[in-house]
Amino acid sequence: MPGTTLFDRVWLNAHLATMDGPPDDPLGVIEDGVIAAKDGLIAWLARRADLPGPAAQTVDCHGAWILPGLIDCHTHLVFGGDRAAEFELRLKGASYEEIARAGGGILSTVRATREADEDSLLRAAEPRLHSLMAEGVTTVEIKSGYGLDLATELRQLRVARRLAAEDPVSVVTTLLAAHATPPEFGGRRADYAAHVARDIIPAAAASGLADAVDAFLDSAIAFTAEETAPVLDAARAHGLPVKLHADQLRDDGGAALAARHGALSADHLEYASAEGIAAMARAGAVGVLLPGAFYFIREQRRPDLAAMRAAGLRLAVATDLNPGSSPAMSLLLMLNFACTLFRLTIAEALLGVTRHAAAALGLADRGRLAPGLRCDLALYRIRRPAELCYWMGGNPCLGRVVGGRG
Ligand code: DI6
Ligand code: FE
Repeated sequence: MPGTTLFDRVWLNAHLATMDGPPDDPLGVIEDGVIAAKDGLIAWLARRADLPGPAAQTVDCHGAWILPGLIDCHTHLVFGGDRAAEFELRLKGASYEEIARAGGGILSTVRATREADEDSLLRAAEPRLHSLMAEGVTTVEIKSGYGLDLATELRQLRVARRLAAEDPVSVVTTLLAAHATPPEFGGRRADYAAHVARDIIPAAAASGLADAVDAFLDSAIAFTAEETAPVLDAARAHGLPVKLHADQLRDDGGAALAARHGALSADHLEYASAEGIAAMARAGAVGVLLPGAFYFIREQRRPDLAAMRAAGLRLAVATDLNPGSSPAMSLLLMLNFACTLFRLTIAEALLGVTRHAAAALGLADRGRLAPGLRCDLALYRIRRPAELCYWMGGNPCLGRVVGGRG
């Protein structure tokens, strides 16, 4: 038919890091490449010379690099207040854990979040999300966990859904009601965890506001393995995939617990044992590294990268954007931290915010540049992909494409 175009839009004169290469070329680079979209999906990509047909619209990228839209797979970006005063206390010598035990920490954000209405939570969250998006992020996971009662947890999740409706970005929501024990439970952690399992998870599942469930396993300041397991069981019973904050401050056997529960990911993992890491790899869980939290609370222990590599564990990298342990509004800075503090390679770091971050969210339709996947792209003015991990600050992102538009 005359006038028929094969594609809606074609980006040409670009270098592609498909993140879909073989093990010896994990970035899957195509220099002087072309990528084409049709109906919101990647229809085709290859070297420029091979372009098979006409497009309704072509975009000259002037030699920019194109990656799959970045994925921040672990954030807590909907919350009330901030913890700058707590930061000052820490600078005078108090530790993150001491502040948490004294009723500050997470619980001070719970007080501020309970007091905030939906619109003010939304307005506070917008600039945090926009900061991530400006760097090329097209998918963000957002956790609740600063309500610790059904109404406020659902309010946080509703705000997360509203953020997705306002802006061209995908949001995956995670219920983290088992983040800390609220004051009204008077320290009865097991009772609160049982309440989460019995009451909050079924209601959140019925609301349709939660895409997954997470819990903070920490035997000293959050929940023990015994208290956490019923929460994960309840989530699975309601058809929700699970994730786990695991072994951040001590080895509580979190990595192994996550593996036993078929978790999509276990996150932090500074103290995870080699056995736990191997169990995760066998179970197909992703290890999510959060170097912003490691840096900001001045952790001393690094995740055991050697054990992770030996086990073949897939690694993701995320901001953990939260007011207490990682007020990090830049995923690109986390790439630098992951390489500098944890010694990830450039390829490991970049897979960690694309392909493996998608796996950490259970999303098979993104994270790589390949035909049939969502056409979510991030365009950068850089000479080589390593620059995304190299600069500290600044923003080389030229634009984002979400579902073929942008
Ligand atoms: N681990 C973390 O790093 C955040 N939550 C968690 O379980 C910290 C949350 C906070 O301090 O507000
Ligand atoms: Fe977290």
